[in-house]
Amino acid sequence: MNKTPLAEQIQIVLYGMRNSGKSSLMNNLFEREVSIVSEHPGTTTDPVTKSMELGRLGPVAFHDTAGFDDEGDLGLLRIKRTYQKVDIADIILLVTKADSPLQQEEKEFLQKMSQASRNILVVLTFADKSKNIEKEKFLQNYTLVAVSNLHKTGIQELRVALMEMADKIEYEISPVEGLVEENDLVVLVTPIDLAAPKGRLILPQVESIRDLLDKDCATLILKERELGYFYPRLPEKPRLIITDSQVFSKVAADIPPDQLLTSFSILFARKKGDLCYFVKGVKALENTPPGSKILILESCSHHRQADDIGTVKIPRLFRQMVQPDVHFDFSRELPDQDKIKEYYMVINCAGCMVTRKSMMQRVNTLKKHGIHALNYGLFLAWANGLLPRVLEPFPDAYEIYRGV
Ligand SMILES: Nc1nc2c(ncn2[C@@H]2O[C@H](COP(=O)(O)OP(=O)(O)O)[C@@H](O)[C@H]2O)c(=O)[nH]1
Ligand code: SF4
Ligand SMILES: [Mg+2]
Repeated sequence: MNKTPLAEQIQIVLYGMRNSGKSSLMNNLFEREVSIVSEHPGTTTDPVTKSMELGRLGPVAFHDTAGFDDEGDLGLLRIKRTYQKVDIADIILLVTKADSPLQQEEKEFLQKMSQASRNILVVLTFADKSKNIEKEKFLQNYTLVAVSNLHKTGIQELRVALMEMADKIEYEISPVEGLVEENDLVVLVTPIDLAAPKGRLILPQVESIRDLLDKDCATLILKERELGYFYPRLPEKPRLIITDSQVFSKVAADIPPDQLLTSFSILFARKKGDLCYFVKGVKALENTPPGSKILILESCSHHRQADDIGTVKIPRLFRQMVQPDVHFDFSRELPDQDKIKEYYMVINCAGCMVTRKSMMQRVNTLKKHGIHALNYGLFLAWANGLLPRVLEPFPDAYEIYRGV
C-alpha cells in the first residue's frame, strides 16, 4: 500500500456488538484474511488496523475493534481501548445484525455519536437472514448499507457509500498550506544532533519537504551551522525559512530581521491543533501562580535523550523563566476529568505521530475545563524571545499575541 503516514489517512473505525460480523466485514473489504473470524464471541482482542486506497477518500485506514459488549476485566480494558478509537475516527461504521433487535449498547452509542455530530454509517450484516423490521425502522434516519458477509454482497455498495462521505470529512491541512506559492524557494533548517534519528529525517521534516514538492517549490535543506554561509549566497530571498525549534536563536541571528521565519513545531501546532488557543496559552505563562501543576503531554513513546525537550529542557526553562515553584507531571494520555482540573497548564508535544482529530479531542477537553495549553515549539520560541517573529506568517495568531 502507499506510504502515507497512518496519521494522515482517513480513519474508519468498525464498532458493534461481539459477533455482529465486524471481522468478517474487514476481511471482505480487503478480500483476504486480515482479522480473525470466529463464532466465539470476543475473538478480536486488540484493534486490527489495515490501510487501502479508497477512491475520492484517498488512503484510508480501517480499524477492527473488540465488541463493545466485551466481558470481564480484560473485556473492560478492551472496551476502553475500543472507545479510544472513537476519538480518532473520521467515519464510524456501526456494524449490526439485520436479523436481531437493536441492543441497548447500540442505541446509546448511536445517540452519543449523533449528539457529537460524528460521521456514522450503519452496516446491516447478516443480510442473508430475515430482517428485523423494528430495527430497520429505528435506523431509518441513518445511511444504511445491507451486507451479507456470507455471500459477500453489499461490499461494493459499502465502498461507494464511504466514498460519498468524502465531503463531510475535516481534512488535516498540509504543513505549508497557504504559506507558499509555486516557484518559491524555502529553506529548511534541520539540526543533525544526538537527538536526530540515525540515517533519516523526522516526520515533520519529511512531510514538509513532500508538501513543498507538491506545491512546486524549491527546497534547500541544511543544518544551522551552514545557514550563515549559504544564506547570503542564495539566488533570491527565500519565501520562508522553517527551522527546528531547538536552534531558533542561532537561525534568527544568521538572517535579516525581515526574513519570514517559522518552525516545524508551529506548522504542526496549526496542522494538528489550535494555534490560536496555544498562543493564548503562551500569554498565560506570565500569570502562572506559584505551586501550579503543569502537565507535559507527549503522544508516543519516542526514544528519550539525555537533554530531552519534554522531560528536561522545558521544565528547566520553565523554572528559570516563568515560575520556579511549579510541579511537573509527564504523561502520554490525558488524565481523567477530575485529575485534569488540577493542572494550570498542559504543554503538548508536536503530535507528529497522531491525527489532528485525536489532538483536537485533547485540546477541546482542555478548553472545556479552562486549562491553558500550548506546545513545545511555541514554548521554545517564546523562551527564545522569537514568538512574535515566528507567528508573522499566521495573521490570526499574531494578532492574538500582540493584543493586550
Ligand atoms: N450468515 C452470516 N454469518 C455471518 C455474517 N457475518 C459474520 N457471520 C458469522 O458470524 C460469526 C461472527 O463473525 P465475526 O466477523 O467474527 O464477528 P465480530 O465478533 O463482530 O468480529 C462468524 O461465525 C461469521 O462467520 C453474515 O453476514 N451472514
Ligand atoms: S512530537 Fe509527540 S508524537 Fe511526535 S515523536 Fe515526539 S512524542 Fe511522539
Ligand atoms: Mg471480531
